[in-house]
Amino acid sequence: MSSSDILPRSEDRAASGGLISRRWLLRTGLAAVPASVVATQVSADQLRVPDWSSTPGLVQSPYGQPSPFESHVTRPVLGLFPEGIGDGSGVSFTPLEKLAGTITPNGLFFERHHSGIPEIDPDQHEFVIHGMVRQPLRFSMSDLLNYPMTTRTAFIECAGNSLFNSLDEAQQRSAGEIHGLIGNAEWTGISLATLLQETGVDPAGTWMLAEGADAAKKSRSIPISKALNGDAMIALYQNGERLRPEQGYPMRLVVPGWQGSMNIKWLRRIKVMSGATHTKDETSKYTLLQKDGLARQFTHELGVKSVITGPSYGIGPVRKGLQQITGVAWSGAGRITGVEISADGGQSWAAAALQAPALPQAMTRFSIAWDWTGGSATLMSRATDETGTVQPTRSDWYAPYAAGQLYHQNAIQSWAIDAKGDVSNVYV
Ligand SMILES: Nc1nc2c(c(=O)[nH]1)N[C@H]1C(S)=C(S)[C@@H](COP(=O)(O)O)O[C@H]1N2
Ligand SMILES: [Mo]
Repeated sequence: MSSSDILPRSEDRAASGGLISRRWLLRTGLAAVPASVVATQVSADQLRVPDWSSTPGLVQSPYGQPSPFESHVTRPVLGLFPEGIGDGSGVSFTPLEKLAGTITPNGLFFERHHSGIPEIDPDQHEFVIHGMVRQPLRFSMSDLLNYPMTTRTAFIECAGNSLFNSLDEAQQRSAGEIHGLIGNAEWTGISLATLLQETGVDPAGTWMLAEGADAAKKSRSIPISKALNGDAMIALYQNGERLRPEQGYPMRLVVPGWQGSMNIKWLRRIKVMSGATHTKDETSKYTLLQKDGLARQFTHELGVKSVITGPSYGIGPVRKGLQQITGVAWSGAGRITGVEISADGGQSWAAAALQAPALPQAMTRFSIAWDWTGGSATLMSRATDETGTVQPTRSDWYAPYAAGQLYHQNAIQSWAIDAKGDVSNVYV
């Protein structure tokens, strides 16, 4: 192929603002940017021999750490209360813009604690299923480790994610600080349905209360159908290793696609009930006040959502020419079936390529080629899921609600690029 075969032609333009059709990627087999565009030409005799190639390196270690050159890749931490008030309550964010692929590394998975991270001795931890059951049962960790386990990939997203985009003024913060109350992991554990079969469930037991062993005793009511249909898991492992303390060691509930707060960490009991319990954690939070004065409660399933992570605020400046736009999409309702990208603030859209496999209730990576000629641009991504639901614009999302609402906000994110290539967060 000559370089004129490689570079996009005018018929490869998919939308205004320099977006290139997926067909171009398929035709050239290129990952968006031909090497001739970015790399420096060399001849073989110019191969350098750096110091690390001439002396032996470090010895092996019992537990690996990232390269010291990657020490800037950390979770931004936000305490929600001044020292001494609400001890241990706070969040840290997944640095979405610094990650690739779809799996969130365990050390960078966002955190949301209401009373800090309890240090739990697994040998003393007990998990009880009781309430409207035939036989209440207590499980030790060694009991649980003897059950057959299943593995699935799922995201966990806090209902308060994107809170910095619910303020009146667009905040100049990174993709991770705005949208990083989400992590995507491969969870391994025991199907809750298996354990409920053993205790037996009274047919009138339609809800369950799940409670954690932390000082907050975080608890949520969950329709039991989510467990009986095989969807809920008592997770013991995350990305192949035992849960981290901050993710609920030694065990947490995972309810794929539903509000983060229902994924109870440090799980100590499940009580089968005939209705919702209306605990402090579900009456003081997670409701949405509508314009008609009524509040929506128990919005369990999270909406279809996406964010462009590259380019995004704090990354850049964007350089001119052919490059890749990339980001992640997810939906509580199932698989992501499409992501469209706009470079002109939503006037025209082009389909992005999705990285296979697009798993249900899991992050899917998307990318598209973009030829930026240097004019101002506004980048947006709009995801669609397998139910046909399309991610809303900000005005569509806010339309039914009273001012100041923030939970379950899944509106389209917009990044403006100025003539210098600097990226800012804008509301469109
Ligand atoms: N026991 C307990 N479980 C909990 C919480 C908590 O504070 N205590 N926080 C909840 C909230 S609000 C969210 S968003 C998720 C966060 O999970 P992560 O910290 O593993 O990211 O855990 C949920 N489970
Ligand atoms: Mo949350």
